[in-house]
Amino acid sequence: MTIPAQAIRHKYLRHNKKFPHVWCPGCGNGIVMAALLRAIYRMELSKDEIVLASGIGCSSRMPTYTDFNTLHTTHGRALTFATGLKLAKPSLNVVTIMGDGDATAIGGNHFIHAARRNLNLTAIIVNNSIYGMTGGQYSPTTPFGSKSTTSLYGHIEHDFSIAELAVTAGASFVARATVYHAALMDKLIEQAMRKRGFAVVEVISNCHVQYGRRNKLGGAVEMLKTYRDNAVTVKKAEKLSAEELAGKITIGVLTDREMPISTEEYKKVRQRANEAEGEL
Ligand SMILES: Cc1ncc(C[n+]2csc(CCOP(=O)(O)OP(=O)(O)O)c2C)c(N)n1
Ligand code: SF4
Repeated sequence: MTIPAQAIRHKYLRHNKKFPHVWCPGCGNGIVMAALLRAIYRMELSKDEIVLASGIGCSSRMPTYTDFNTLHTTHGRALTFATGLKLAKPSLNVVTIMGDGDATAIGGNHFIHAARRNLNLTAIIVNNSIYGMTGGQYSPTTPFGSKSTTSLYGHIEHDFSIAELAVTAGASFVARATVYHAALMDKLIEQAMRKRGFAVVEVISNCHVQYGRRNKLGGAVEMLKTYRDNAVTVKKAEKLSAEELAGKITIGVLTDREMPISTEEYKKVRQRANEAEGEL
């Protein structure tokens, strides 16, 4: 399907109200937003069928710019708002957009339990290895030894993998892309949005301003080239040893499985409770 970029911009963006946006030139957030809009266009969903919910952060500004039902909530709480919405109105296609800090630091508990409960939601996590909006403090995905405003002489903690955490916590669908792999990203987002169950897409993205600059990784273009050079597909990764995979970014679908969905089990339990009440 040919995707008319101009038509998409006019249809889905609040282009005459909320622009110019706050993102730095070259930030990966724009690439993620464009991929999301392409996925939605292909799914032929009406704007009213979609909710885009976020917390706080650079990436979390995305709902401000898009003309769906949108929620720009409090830091770390996108999934809590999304859960309430989905339980109240299951027909909505609810997508959360979160940064690595938003989803796995302050919102880490919500993220793990949303995956464990297997809510019927999509979570896109823009992992730029740093708190971008507040000036470059380290997050749970800042690599060991990296410099940030809160680790000026090298970070002493180890990072974890968001996608692997989601798999272990019980998500139905987990995938990873980078902002270099934009075409793959919109296909993964579409798969996630079509999936019944908790679906996570981790996107490795560049914050060249707060993370790249401090760690001498170059500007946006250089960071994207690094993603291009270090990405390996899931299929290729299966043939590599742990040593060969060090420093690589595995991209593609990591998990796709069928499991009971709590937003649907909730309906059933209400029905059972009503029937039991009727028998009293
Ligand atoms: C309760 C609360 N604590 C802290 C903050 C300050 N704060 C706003 S955004 C942010 C971190 C953003 O980092 P991330 O979620 O990784 O998103 P990015 O900006 O990198 O896209 C923090 C700590 C806040 N707004 N609310
Ligand atoms: S500070 Fe980083 S994450 Fe935020 S808009 Fe700038 S480049 Fe993007």
